[in-house]
Amino acid sequence: MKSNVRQALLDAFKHADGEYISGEKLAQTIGCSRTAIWKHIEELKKDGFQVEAVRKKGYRLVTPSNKLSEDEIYLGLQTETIGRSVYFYESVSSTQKIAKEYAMNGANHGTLIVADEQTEGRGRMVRKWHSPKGTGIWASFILRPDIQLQHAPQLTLLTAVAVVLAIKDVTNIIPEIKWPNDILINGRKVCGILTELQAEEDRIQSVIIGIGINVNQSTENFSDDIQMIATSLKIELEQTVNRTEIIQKLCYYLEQLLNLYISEGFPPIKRLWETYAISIGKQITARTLKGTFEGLALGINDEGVLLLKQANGEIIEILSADIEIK
Ligand code: BT5
Repeated sequence: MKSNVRQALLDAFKHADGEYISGEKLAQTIGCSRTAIWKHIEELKKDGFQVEAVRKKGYRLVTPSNKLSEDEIYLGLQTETIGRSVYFYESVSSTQKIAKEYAMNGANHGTLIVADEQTEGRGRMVRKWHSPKGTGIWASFILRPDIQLQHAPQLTLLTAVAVVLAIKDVTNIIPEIKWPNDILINGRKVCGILTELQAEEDRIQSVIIGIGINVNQSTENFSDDIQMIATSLKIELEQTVNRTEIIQKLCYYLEQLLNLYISEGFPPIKRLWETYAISIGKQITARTLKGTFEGLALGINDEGVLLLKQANGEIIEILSADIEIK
């Protein structure tokens, strides 16, 4: 995270909405000298922001830069907690690993770690997550919700809804959710979610929600093993999509849904989730650590657990699995 003056300056530009603000007014509002303002504006320019300075009028932020950065994300953020502390890295092994370190050092609820590239991006059960440079959103949120340990999987479902709404807002595409952690467009995976917990006895200390969204990859960017199953927003929309905007919307919906979840519990989240879920009412194969089960996916229960009706009529609960829809 950058200095407070820099953030206050970005806030001021945000409120000015493209209009000029004088150096004096900026200095007054932020509570620092005009020289400090000038210094920070020079730094913003070095980082790719286009700031126009006109005598007697002041400064105006013309266009934000196209790079993924802490400032860019902060500039359009419409949240109170989620993403307010944001740390951007050009390249990391895995944002999950970095987020865990931050969490252990006491990072706030809502802290966001974003990277432009992951060299060891992970899926569930030590699978790989392809995270090439400059193309996707590789992000981990640190959450500290006051909920029981067994309810943590509900957060994966809540996050899936937030991802769907964010993508829908920015691109007008309505993705579908495949229980528990896949977001698909036209049957191909555009996003995966990885929920990891740090708990002591029965108490959650932190939940790290990892989100990988394929944004601007072309088909050739996907490795052979996932070319047939993966897609990106750019492939679907046939145009480049602004990653920052998606991150900001994601923060917004995560915050809204978390507030709803804390005040009213899982039922309203479940209803939203069902609106976008594709696996429900379909014949599926569920591959779990305990074996493979086939049957009709009836829905999820109030815990977020999948209910599967087998051919013999028996209904079983599936906590986590890879699902194949027939
Ligand atoms: C997931 O696992 O879908 C969870 C992915 C979470 C990734 C985020 S990125 C930020 C954070 N940091 C991390 O290190 N991870 C999280 P799973 O359901 O196990 O799916 C993994 C499978 O998806 C792989 O075995 C591949 O078949 C496929 N896959 C890998 N990379 C992909 C990609 N970029 N797009 C689509 N599918 C992919």
